[in-house]
Amino acid sequence: MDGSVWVILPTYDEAENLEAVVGGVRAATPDAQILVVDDNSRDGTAELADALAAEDAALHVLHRPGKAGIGRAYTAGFAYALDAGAGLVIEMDADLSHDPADLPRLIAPALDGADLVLGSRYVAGGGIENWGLDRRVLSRWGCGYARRALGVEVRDLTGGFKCFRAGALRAVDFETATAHGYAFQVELTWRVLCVGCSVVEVPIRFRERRLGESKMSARIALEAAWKVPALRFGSRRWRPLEADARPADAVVHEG
Ligand SMILES: Nc1nc2c(ncn2[C@@H]2O[C@H](COP(=O)(O)OP(=O)(O)O)[C@@H](O)[C@H]2O)c(=O)[nH]1
Ligand SMILES: [Mg+2]
Repeated sequence: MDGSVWVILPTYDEAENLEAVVGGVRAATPDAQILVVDDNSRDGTAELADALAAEDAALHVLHRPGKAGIGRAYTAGFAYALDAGAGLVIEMDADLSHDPADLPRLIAPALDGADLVLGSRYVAGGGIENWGLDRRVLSRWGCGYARRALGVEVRDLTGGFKCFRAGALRAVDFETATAHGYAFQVELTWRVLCVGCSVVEVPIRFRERRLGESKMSARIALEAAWKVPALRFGSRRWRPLEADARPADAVVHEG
């Protein structure tokens, strides 16, 4: 693979978590470039990120003017990383819900040729810790709904711990993605499958944040609900390949 590994951390009010996340990523992937994409947090996250970047030449900060949703933050971050020559681009939450120690397991299948590797809560060995029943049910139901409505095998369509090969990101024309919240995760994985790229799921255990607050809202959940049929039946540009033209999607890597 050509190019470096970029880990993108979208932040909105993550001052309590940022240092630990960045430290964890640094420890797990010493050679990675880290990009914090901050949407003008009110709690000093951006200033903290700048201070950390002053000590680490491979830590970058993208300052955006206001909270515009995780989808917009990621598309800006992807463009930045690809312009800088990224070979692999990783999405990861900045609240320690995604364990930085899992990064090498996410990267390994991509180095072996997988176009998109998903950290998956819904394959054997994966799971969720410390979520209440309401969020468990919503997430489980949402993933099952999206999987059936789209007719794909991928188990965890809404997760946000993902590793893209740069070529796959370019192939899906990410800048034209329209979704903002969880639906953004579904939209990109859908497009990856539509262009015939391979998707691999590796089990991860998602831990609910200990510090700071979730930005999840009813609006984000509703967007995902209507966006799924819109993906399936909307744009003519992103349509599933015929069954015999598809790579096996949702191959599960053990351990
Ligand atoms: N830049 C940016 N980051 C966001 C935005 N909304 C959420 N995030 C970040 O996205 C990650 C996941 O968000 P979180 O609120 O924890 O969602 P949850 O884990 O589903 O409850 C965290 O790192 C947040 O700080 C946003 O509008 N802009
Ligand atoms: Mg979270």
